[in-house]
Amino acid sequence: MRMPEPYRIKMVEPIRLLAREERERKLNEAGLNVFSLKAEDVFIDLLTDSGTNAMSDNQWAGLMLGDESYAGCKNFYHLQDTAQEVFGYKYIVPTHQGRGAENLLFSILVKPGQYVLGNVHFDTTEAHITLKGGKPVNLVIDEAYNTSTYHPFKGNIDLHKLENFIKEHGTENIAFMLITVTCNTVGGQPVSMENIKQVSEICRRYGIRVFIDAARFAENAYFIKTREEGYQDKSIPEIVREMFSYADGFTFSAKKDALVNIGGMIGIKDDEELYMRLRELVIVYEGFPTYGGLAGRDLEAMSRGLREVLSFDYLQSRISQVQYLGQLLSEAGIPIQTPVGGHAVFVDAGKMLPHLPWDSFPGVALTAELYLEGGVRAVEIGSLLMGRQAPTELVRLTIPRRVYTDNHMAYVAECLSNINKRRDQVRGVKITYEPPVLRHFLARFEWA
Ligand code: P61
Repeated sequence: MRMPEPYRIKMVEPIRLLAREERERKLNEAGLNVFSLKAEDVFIDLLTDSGTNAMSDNQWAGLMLGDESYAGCKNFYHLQDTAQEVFGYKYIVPTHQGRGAENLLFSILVKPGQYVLGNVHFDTTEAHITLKGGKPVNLVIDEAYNTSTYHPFKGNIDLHKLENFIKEHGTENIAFMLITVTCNTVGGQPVSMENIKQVSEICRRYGIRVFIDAARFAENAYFIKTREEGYQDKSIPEIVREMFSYADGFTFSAKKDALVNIGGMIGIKDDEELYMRLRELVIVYEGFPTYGGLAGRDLEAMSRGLREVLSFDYLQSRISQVQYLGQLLSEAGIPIQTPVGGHAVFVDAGKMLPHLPWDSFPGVALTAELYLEGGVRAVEIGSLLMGRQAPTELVRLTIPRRVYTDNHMAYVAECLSNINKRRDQVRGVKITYEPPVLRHFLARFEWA
């Protein structure tokens, strides 16, 4: 039996579906790019799970206890205590969101020309590495890119690729290793405990530091508990502690697994010198080290969310809702990344629309069609985001935490199924405007 939500709904936010002609007009005004739509013109918004979470009554109550002192607010100390306990690390530096954490840590650790290794770095991570003169390297296992084969931990790092890369390029040319849990770009795919441990052992042997991109750390822990031998009887908090015990630090976008709308942080296990440098830098870019660009109330919501996300019942209902959408799509014959990941279902638009070549952006075409079909907003993770070298053309249906019901999922599946029935007629798109960096946010298109 499927675990229902371990909460009930106390407040609702109305959403509305515009008429088809209205949707057409809005999408044309947005240059066929769903990022440029007004959110109120979207019926079901699956653009991202980042900052779109519904907070609990306990978190909302915490907002009222925000201590807005510039220095030393009590909510910082609460967050520090919580994070120290959850992750087992000594030092915590709050930041306004994940990319703020990346900016600070990479400014210190990346020297121009150095490589930063990882499974697959997310796009903001890659942008910050590149801006510091570094070179991002993705070492995920090959299975990650084959959407139709099953592998329980498609976010794993290929240990042979890792060791060969280190031997070939030399440790002095490697800044650090960053393991992204779960691995967003390839489908919210988890990394096994065994893999984290082995990567850590190899890196330690060569004197390379290991960091975790912790955005979806609790969802990763859920997969370890439910899929990895030897972890069934361990609690989520125990699994999280073990995962982080193999690393030296982490960057964190709290907009995912701290169940809040804004926030981030850096955690450092015990390197005092690194922590002192981060404290100096956070002041320049984010704010005093006890607020890091956030209000006291945001820090309070974060520390409460960090505890709530460790509930097995919550994680089970969350991830089984994502799996439910995946199951409906599979039953409708729509190709998706399998198994379904933690935060999203990734539709393989390349396979669904094989008549569209990469440069007519099948993923963008599908997101545009999906909005027209039912007012649903998804996001392309393919040639628009990654350029010509994109290994897959995916469309991510990202599920916000505690926000939508299974009826919403069934509706989304029906919309996609309708498109699938007339998939031969889906047209490609061509770019009419393209900004130089992170082009997917602001690019404009017309139908090809
Ligand atoms: C997302 F369209 N993710 O998945 P920040 N690491 C990881 C992330 O997933 C991540 C960050 C660091 C987003 C938001 C997003 O082009 C886009 O708190 C694994 O967003 O700064 C963010 O954390 C950065 C959506 C980011 C995008 C960039 O939807």
